[in-house]
Amino acid sequence: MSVKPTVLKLGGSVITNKAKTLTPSLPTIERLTKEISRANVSPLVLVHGGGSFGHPLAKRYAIKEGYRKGDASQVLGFCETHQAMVTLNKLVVDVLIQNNIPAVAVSPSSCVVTKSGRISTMMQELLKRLLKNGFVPVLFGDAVLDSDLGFTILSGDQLVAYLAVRLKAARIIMGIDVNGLFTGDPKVDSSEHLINHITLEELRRMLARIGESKVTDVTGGMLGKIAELMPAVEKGIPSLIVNATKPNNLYRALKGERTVGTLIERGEKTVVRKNQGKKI
Ligand code: IP8
Repeated sequence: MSVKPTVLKLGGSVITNKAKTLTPSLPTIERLTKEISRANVSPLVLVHGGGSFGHPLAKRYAIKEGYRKGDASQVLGFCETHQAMVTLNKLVVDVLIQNNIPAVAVSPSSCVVTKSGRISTMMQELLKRLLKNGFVPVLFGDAVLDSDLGFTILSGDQLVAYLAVRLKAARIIMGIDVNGLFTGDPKVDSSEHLINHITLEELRRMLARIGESKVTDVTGGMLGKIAELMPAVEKGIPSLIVNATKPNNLYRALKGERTVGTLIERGEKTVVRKNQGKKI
């Protein structure tokens, strides 16, 4: 694979109706697929979130917290959570194929093991081969086996950053349901505004101020998203957060055109002189 891939996440809040359990947003999936098709970016890896498919079930059976010995209902809950994600994934992949995108479903529960919630092993060879042959692998946040916890929930966000680093991606694009990262909550203080560009160092200083999503999201909302992206940004992979609920934003982002959103880049490292603590 000579050209570096783009890793694109379609947020669960974008492709499902988060207020209604097991309800997809089919018109949005179709619109986004058309934008992806028009942008014609290759190689491309797609990851989608759980939205109203994975999250309510994961929460009901406390899958993220791990296996409670002897709790057979939780074991079935693992299966139900995974199966809900497979159902959503099938909807997404079907629409992609209908739009001539050579999408292949790759189920994380079949190729990833985590350790205390972090990816410890993943069969990457398969993904590399798929990309080399022009396919678009479509992964998703999933219920996965965990060597410490028995099982857990792997977020699509963790997967995105992991894949971007391992596949030496050119960039990450996160299509979510807000415009990006704000200096604060504009609903509380109207002077708070969207951050168009932020470096890692600026981000670290800001992190404490980012609130967690209020809706059911077992993997941490915006705070979790940003924290997951940071290791990839540290490796020099720029990450762009865009509002994929608004038509053409994703298309523009994929084409590298200017769009409303937040670009997180490594930026220049600030050198701190020893014993003085002064920035130079
Ligand atoms: O929506 C979580 O993935 P995310 C998926 O990317 C499940 O956080 C199964 C809850």
